[in-house]
Amino acid sequence: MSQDYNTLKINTDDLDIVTIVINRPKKMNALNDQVLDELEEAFQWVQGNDELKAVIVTGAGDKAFVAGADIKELQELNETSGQQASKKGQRIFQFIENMKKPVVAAVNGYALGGGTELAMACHLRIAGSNAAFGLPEVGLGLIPGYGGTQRLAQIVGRPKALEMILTTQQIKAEQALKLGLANQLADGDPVEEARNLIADILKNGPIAVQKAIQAVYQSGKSQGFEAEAALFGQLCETDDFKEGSAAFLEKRKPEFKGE
Ligand code: CO8
Repeated sequence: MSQDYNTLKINTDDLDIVTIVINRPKKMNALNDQVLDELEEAFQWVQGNDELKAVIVTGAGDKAFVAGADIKELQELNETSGQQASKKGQRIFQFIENMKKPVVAAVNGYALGGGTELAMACHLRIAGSNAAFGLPEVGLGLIPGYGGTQRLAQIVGRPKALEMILTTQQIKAEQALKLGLANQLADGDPVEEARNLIADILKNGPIAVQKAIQAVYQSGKSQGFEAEAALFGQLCETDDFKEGSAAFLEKRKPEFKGE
């Protein structure tokens, strides 16, 4: 535990997986300014702490992951402060996407507006049976502003992204899986499924996992192939690679040290 938060609950399990719970259940875990500040602080803490291995993000209660940005706060914005607020959210969500450790969203209910945007900034998404994704912003006279117009198009393709944004339709768990918006469905608790998924990932070489995330996020960019080759080269010099390849040839399980 790093410190006390007002809008987050944080716990770390025996695998050093940190669960960040957005904790405003009476307001459907809507992202107000304080939640965003505390999220930024919490992710910085995880990034800077070598013992911590991965993050699960979820919402408190059984109705919502996050029902969007706090509409009451949005009402106060003008052009300048609106642009600043959008840039602030984009910066924090970019930080999440750039995390060197796997980040998994456990979507346990409504993930609307900024909630879908937050889930999309995570590397992987597990949808609970009651998950509902959607970008209702145009219904409020807005557009997604935390990177959602960009990430949704990258994940589901531009035509489907446009359809979802323009119609504000909600996407339930099964459909989210078909679209690739959810990586997996959880039969039970999505946090538990996320933990199982991360436990599998953490069996692999930690530096390789980190570089794989980095490389995949270069896809679609002109320098993507170059980045892949550079990251590949860096991995060839790690003790983890020596251990992983030796373990294979010696028919044993590797013991990675993250070095
Ligand atoms: N913001 C503020 N308060 C909210 C929000 C929200 N996004 N969502 C729910 N609440 C509050 C309600 O006002 C209500 O408060 P109170 O009890 O004081 O009246 C409480 O949470 C419970 O909500 P409901 O009574 O509405 O609960 P229901 O179970 O009937 O419905 C829903 C649940 C379907 C999730 C419904 O609350 C809803 O539609 N919420 C709004 C969803 C939405 O439109 N989200 C998009 C917001 S805009 C956005 O995310 C923009 C992101 C980019 C911003 C970039 C620049 C800053």
